[in-house]
Amino acid sequence: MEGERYAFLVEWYDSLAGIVRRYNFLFYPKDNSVEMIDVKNKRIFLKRTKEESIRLDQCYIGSSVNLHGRQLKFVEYSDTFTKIKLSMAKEKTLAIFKPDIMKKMPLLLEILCTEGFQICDMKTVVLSKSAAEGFYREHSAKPFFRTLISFMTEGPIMALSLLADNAVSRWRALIGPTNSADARSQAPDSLRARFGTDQTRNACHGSDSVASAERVEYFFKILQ
Ligand code: 3AN
Repeated sequence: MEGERYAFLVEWYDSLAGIVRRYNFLFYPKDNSVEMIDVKNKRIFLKRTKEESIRLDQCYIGSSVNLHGRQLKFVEYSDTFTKIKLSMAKEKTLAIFKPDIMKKMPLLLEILCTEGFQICDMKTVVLSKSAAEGFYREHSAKPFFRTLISFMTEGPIMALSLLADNAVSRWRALIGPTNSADARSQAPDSLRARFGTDQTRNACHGSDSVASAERVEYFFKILQ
């Protein structure tokens, strides 16, 4: 009986050749072994070998592992079994520290770590008016829209791609209700309760669904 096998597409930047090489990375938890197959020529690149340094919890989309001096980046699940088994547990969400709390960054980063969020990417940007309008486009008809845009463009913000089990709902719970005053009465330990002022100056943003968390692209790919 072979046991479970997890399959991922990984990329390795071969700096000598100056190209990105792609492999099918197979992980067998039963004996903690790894096998790698070159995607291009379908040849075995690494025959199945026990690899003490690799753990299944390091294998998820967006992570990197070092194997024999090569930095391998996990870019996709290679089969449905792996996708169903693994993609449910870990989630990414988009968090934003808004201009009103940028000065608290060391404390905020400490909170993220204590709460078990892994930072996959982070970027400080000063949003242009049109970028802020694009990000909040679904609120464009709301009466608070102009105030919101003016606040979000008044100074730098930090966008973070956070990874954790159920990251979307856990981050929303940690930041608390939209209105900082409600946060103080309903969730006094939340970030908006502790650091926010009102409905607009409310310290943080958190995606409200996995689909909108994909807007992380907006910050990490589109905005330079
Ligand atoms: P949340 O960020 O809690 O998901 P949304 O998506 O309803 O809240 O609103 C986006 C942002 O618009 C909020 N973070 C807040 O800054 C601002 N906002 C929402 N409702 C109001 C309001 N009634 N008055 C002023 N600003 C608001």
